[in-house]
This record gives sequence, C-alpha cells and structure tokens, in this order.
Amino acid sequence: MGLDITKIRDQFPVLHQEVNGKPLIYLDNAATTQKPKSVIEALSKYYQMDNSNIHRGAHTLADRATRHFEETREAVRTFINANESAEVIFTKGTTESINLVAATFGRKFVKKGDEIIISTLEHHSNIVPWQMLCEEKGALLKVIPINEAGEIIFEEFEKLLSSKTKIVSIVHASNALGTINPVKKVIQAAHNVGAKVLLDGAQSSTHLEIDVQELDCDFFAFSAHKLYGPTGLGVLYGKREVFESMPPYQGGGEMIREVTFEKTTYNDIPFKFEAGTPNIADVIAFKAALDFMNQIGKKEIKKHEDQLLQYAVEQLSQIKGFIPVGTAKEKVSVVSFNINAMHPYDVGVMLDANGIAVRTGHHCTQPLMKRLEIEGTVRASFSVYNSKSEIDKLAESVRRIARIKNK
Ligand code: 7TS
Repeated sequence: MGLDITKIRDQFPVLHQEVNGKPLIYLDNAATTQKPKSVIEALSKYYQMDNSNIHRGAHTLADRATRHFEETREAVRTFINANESAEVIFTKGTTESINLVAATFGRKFVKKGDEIIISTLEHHSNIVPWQMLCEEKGALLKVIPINEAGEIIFEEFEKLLSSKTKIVSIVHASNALGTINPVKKVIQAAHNVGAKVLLDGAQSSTHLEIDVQELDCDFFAFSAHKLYGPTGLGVLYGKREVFESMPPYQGGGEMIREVTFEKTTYNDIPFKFEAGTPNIADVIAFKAALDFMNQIGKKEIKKHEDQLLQYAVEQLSQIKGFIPVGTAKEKVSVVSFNINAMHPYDVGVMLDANGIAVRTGHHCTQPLMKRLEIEGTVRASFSVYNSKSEIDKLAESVRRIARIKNK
C-alpha cells in the first residue's frame, strides 16, 4: 500500500498556490524542502508562549525552552542513532558543520605534508573549507575521480589512501546527480590508514535511514531545512572521543566552565561547541519536522521517492533531445538533465512559466560540472509530497520545451 499523498500534501500550506497561473509543482527539494504546518506552528508557539533564553534561567519559561531545546537534541540522536545526545551539536547548517571540523579538528591535527581526500562529487561547502585549511597548513587536497555514470572509482580512492591521509570528507548522496556513495566501504578503508571520516549528509539525511554507529563515521553533517525543518539550522554529529580531542570552535558564553582574565576552561560537549545564544526557536521547531518524518517512516518515504525517481526517468527518457546527467546505480530521488541545444537556465525559466519549480545551473558543484564538460544541468528533485501526476506534468512540459530545438 502506498502513501496517502493528498493527506500528506494537506499538511503543507505552501503547496496549495498557483504560480504564473498554474498550480505550483515544487521539484526543488534538494535545495530545500517545504515545511509542514506542525513546524510552522511550533515556531509560532515558541515565540507566543515560551520565548526565553536557555540553560541559565531560574524561571519557568527558561526551563520550558531549555527542555524543548534539549528534546530536539535527543530526537536528533534517535534519528541518526548516535550513542548519546552529547554527540549532537547544533550549527547553522551543513556548511557550518564542515567548517567547524576544518577549523578545529583540522587546525589541530593536520600538519604540513598531510593529505585530505574529497571526491569529484562534492558541493563547494565540502571543498572550500578544506582548501583553506590546506593552504594554511601546507597540506595537500586529493580528489577521488568518478566514472561516466557519476560514481566514485573506489580503486582510485584506495590508491590515494596512505599514512599521510588525515581526513576523508565525502558526500553521502550527491546533490547534483543523486549518486549514493558506498560510504561504509569508504569509512572502513579510511580507518585502515588511521584517517577520520566526515560524511556530508545534506542530501542523504532526508532520503536514507542514517545510523552513524553502524556507519562508524567520525562526523556526520546535515541541514534541518532539507528535512522539512527550519532554515539556519544544522547538525554536526561527532564521536565523543573525537569531539573531546578537538579545541573549541568559537569563544563566548555557554562554551565555558570558568573564565578569568588569565585563563578559561571549557565546558563539556556538546556545549563546548555551541558558543552564544543558539537558534532556539528553529531547534525547537525542528523536532516537529523529525516527528513528521518518523510518523511516515524513512522506509516508506524512500519507497515513494524511489518510485517517483524511476517513473520520472522512464517518462523523461522517451523525450527527443533529453540528455540524462548522472546515471549511477544507487541514487536518491534527483534527476539531473539537459536538453540538446538548449541552455539549462532557459529550460528552467520555461518550466517556471508552467508553475514547475526546478533548479538550474552548477548546483554549487563547479568542479563536477567541469569534469562532466557541461555548464550545468536542470535538476528535478522529489520529496515525500510529490506525486506521479506532477511528474506527468513535468514530462509534458519538458517534451514541449525540447521540441523547440529537437524536431
Ligand atoms: N552539501 C550538500 C551535498 C548540499 O546539497 C548542500 C546544499 C550543502 C552541502 C550545503 O548545505 P547548507 O544547508 O549549509 O547550505 N545544497 C543545495 C542545493 O543543491 N541547492 O541549493 C542548496
């Protein structure tokens, strides 16, 4: 039995509108997902009833806000099956989570001549922080190549590994192509040479079941806004012993144990990495997003999205001039493509005129686009609230657009 998509869609106010005179078809979920009413209401309820700074208040509102805030941390722990909630740090997003690791673990443990490995599939936020670190330290950035389907070449990765490798930082599922990387194998191989592994889970966390203990990754980074939650909030998971070995990220309130003008001692994890007043409202509302996903179940969500992916590929492949980009065997629900003789941006604008929201361009993966020798793609990405009839409309519009140059 499939999901009741109508009932799911009823929970998303934003989906019930017209864009350019057509019912909105939102297929830009890899950029950010829409928010269910429960998340919007939790945000509003916090500001209407509970607004208070957390962790240091002696009054009821502060207590309530602290309790709700820490309940989300526990819900995140369960969501990724971390061993304990102290291994869950709140950040601004995947980008900040990766920057935090580069700035603390990286600055302490990476030395001149050491090596950091990433892959060709990475988002800029999993490239630039490492380049900055390498420049500062005189370390070397190595890149795992991919095949024509958009999959990493594992044997080439193994060749890059050595005792010089300090960090392997790799995307779990590609935002540009949808490729799911064989991360378990990657982690085992990296650990064999003593390297730590960071998984960029910005895309995987919304589509796949995540078990950080089973994966045995050292770090796992993701963003709430791609999981039906609020913007400006992310998570960094790290193993306790690794977090404890790292210096703090920013200095300020909350992250200290005791401050004197001579010396400061630091708080325990997770607070050591959460200086200042955090994004309280969004953390609290994020719990509603996790509840939404848990109620449906990751397995059911993935099954539905896999069906949409398969159906979309079938429909679009029949169109003259359709060029798929990224045909990995294991994929999340992302279809990247080009139309022969057309610029992706023009295709995007024409789809928007039909009420269809897709993303076009390089998707913050310029080196990947360069490797594929293209400027960019049109990307349709599917979520739990998308339906087959929306894909029919996408295919119908793409067919009409492709005909302009592909008679
Ligand atoms: N890593 C991957 C794999 C991503 O897809 C993104 C965002 C990020 C990191 C950065 O996440 P942030 O929440 O810190 O910005 N990806 C996209 C995208 O594909 N279109 O817009 C944002």
